[in-house]
Amino acid sequence: HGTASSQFSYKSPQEWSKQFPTCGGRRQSPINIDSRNSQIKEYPPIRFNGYGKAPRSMNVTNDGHTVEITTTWANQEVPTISGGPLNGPYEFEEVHFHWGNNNHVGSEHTINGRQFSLEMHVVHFRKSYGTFTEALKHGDGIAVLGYIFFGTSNSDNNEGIRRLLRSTAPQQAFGPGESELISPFPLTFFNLDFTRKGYYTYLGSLTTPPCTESVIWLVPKSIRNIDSRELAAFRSFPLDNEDDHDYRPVRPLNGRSVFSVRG
Ligand code: SG4
Ligand code: ZN
Repeated sequence: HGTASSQFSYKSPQEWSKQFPTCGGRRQSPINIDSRNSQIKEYPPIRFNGYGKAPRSMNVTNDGHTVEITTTWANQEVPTISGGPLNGPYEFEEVHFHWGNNNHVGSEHTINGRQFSLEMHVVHFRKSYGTFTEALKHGDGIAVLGYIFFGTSNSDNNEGIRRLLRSTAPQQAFGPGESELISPFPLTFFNLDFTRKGYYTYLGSLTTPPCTESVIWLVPKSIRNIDSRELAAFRSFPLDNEDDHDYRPVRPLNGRSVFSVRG
């Protein structure tokens, strides 16, 4: 596994900028979201399109830094989100997760200084840019939904996470480079709706090298619950460099605005 993306470790995120200069930029993610310093803003409602349909195929991969789900779709059936701060539709790309080695760390974004146990990223690119790679060249090219979870003994029922973990469980270790086709299910199984409590939005970056500054972040305000046993399953995925977590510490805001959108 010798790709550029494997050349970083979560043990030394302060060193990423040596190899990937943008990681030292002024529009980096994640950030601490200070609810009292966020500006209330009104946007058109967020719309999820096509998320209720199962993809043609679904793949789970450990890329050495996270476990991610990628999909293939019949023509014209790729799900999109639109509305909110987004101009036009953004196509679904993949889902992946960030976790820590105990329940008090793991999320990438923090809320009023508080870190949670896991963050699920649903990644999209602006459809008008044609491809994900092309979209990365634009400041509004990528939209990531960052769902925050806290570990408890009684989780919300998240069928998507349950199926993901069930599919990887049989192996003793679902390690870097491992990949597996799973039986396709609709992305709505991840309980993506967040209209009830609203969300925060700000302009940031990819949270991994090369830390490209092309992301419109949307962070739902409601914190979800995840079963501690499910968190243990995430922690059991071996990562590159024997990393025991895959969250990046928060980066400075550098004068950016964080907007609060009510539900
Ligand atoms: C994870 O490493 C994903 O596997 C990457 O996806 C993703 O990179 C990276 O995180 C950064 O995304 O939402 N955390 S983040 O800012 O989406 C990209 C792939 O490499 C480019 C496909
Ligand atoms: Zn991520």
